Amino acid sequence: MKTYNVGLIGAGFMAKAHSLAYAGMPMYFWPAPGLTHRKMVADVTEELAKDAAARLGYDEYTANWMDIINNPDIDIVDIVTPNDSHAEIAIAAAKAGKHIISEKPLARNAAEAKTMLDAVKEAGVKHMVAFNYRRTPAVALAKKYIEEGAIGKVLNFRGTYLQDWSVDPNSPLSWRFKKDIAGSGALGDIGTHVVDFARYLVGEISDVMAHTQTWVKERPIQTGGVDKLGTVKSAEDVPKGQVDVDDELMTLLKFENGAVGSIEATRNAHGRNNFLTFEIHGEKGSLIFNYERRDELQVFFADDPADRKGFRTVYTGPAHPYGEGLWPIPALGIGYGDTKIIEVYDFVKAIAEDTDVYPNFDDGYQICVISDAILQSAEKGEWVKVNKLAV
Ligand code: NAI
Ligand code: SOE
Repeated sequence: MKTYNVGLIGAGFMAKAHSLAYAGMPMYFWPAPGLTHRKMVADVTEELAKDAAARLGYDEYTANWMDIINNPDIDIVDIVTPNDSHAEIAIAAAKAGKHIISEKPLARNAAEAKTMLDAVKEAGVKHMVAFNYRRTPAVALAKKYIEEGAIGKVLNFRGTYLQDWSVDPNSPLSWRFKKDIAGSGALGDIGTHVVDFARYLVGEISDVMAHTQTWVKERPIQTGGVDKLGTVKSAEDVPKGQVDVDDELMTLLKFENGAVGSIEATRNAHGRNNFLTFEIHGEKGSLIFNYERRDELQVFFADDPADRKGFRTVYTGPAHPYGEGLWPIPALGIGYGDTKIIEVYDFVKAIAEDTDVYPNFDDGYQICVISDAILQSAEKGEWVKVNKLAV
């Protein structure tokens, strides 16, 4: 069993999730397709990187991510920095022949994402973009039902991602509120997870008609790089800076296969935490998923006898996707970390077996193309056609 050395760049929220996944993957999926070793971690200062190495279990640390790229012992480069550095790091990693997993959104816009896609194609390395929610077993089960024809031809996809962590105007102007770093606001940060669901479950999106809104137009300037996601409040007298991204977006969708749909995303919805949902209507049934109840898939089959028709709840477990590696009894509880463990499992398997893995940079690029179209539509106030990725 081969061991792949990992170089992790960025040591915030996602560093914890990805590092846990490297440690946990072989405990869930055994025999593992390959093992990983947490070799080197980078952050912007030596102090932050040193702390991360101790906290997350890496042998070495550095304040210069190029040390990871230049290290011949590193096999996998894992990019968990804010969105503005994904492209530069990924292109350097591809040139150095490393396999790459990058956090979402792949880049700030489609043009930037295309440079990353071109680099990995040219280098012939494995590439993955970390839209982990599709690896929730209930979501993969919805995909299986759709592919088996259990709900017939899909007519409508209705997706939401609602949170409330940014509702307080005194929470700081972190990188997520700055266009030059994030690219966009709720759209890129959370809306793209729903776009990933829509493409994964229904198919390619052909047209969008969107509206975006910025509710909090300025916020206290933040000191320090890490986004505390609304858990800290700035003092009253701190100077403020401009928010130049969307807080909320809604868009209508048309799919190439004739289905229609909608997506709503906001981080300003009091009482919503990680309300990532979809409801899908097909000619023969419906499916409902809510990440806040992620062990469950609600299913309705139109062919059921009339006296027992109604939504029923399937609790995911051993009989369902990824069930062989997770817990032995349905409803024991799928966690956020589990989706990252499955993600690492699929990525390492693709490297070990030299197969394709999804979602990859092609998907990450296409999602950036769709995001650009959504922003363009919101600006123009009209339907915009999405250019399809030419492969
Ligand atoms: P964060 O703000 O918690 O941490 C970012 C870290 O990267 C900080 O420690 C910062 O100092 C470091 N950093 C910044 N520039 C760097 C550079 N040039 N070299 C080395 N380190 C650098 O951010 P978070 O929440 O971890 O987000 C990182 C990425 O992960 C983003 O692209 C975000 O969209 C994505 N994300 C994905 C999630 C998912 O569920 N798939 C969840 C949260 C974030
Ligand atoms: C903040 O909105 C955030 O951390 C996003 O960046 C992630 O992508 C999402 O999954 C959880 O919330």
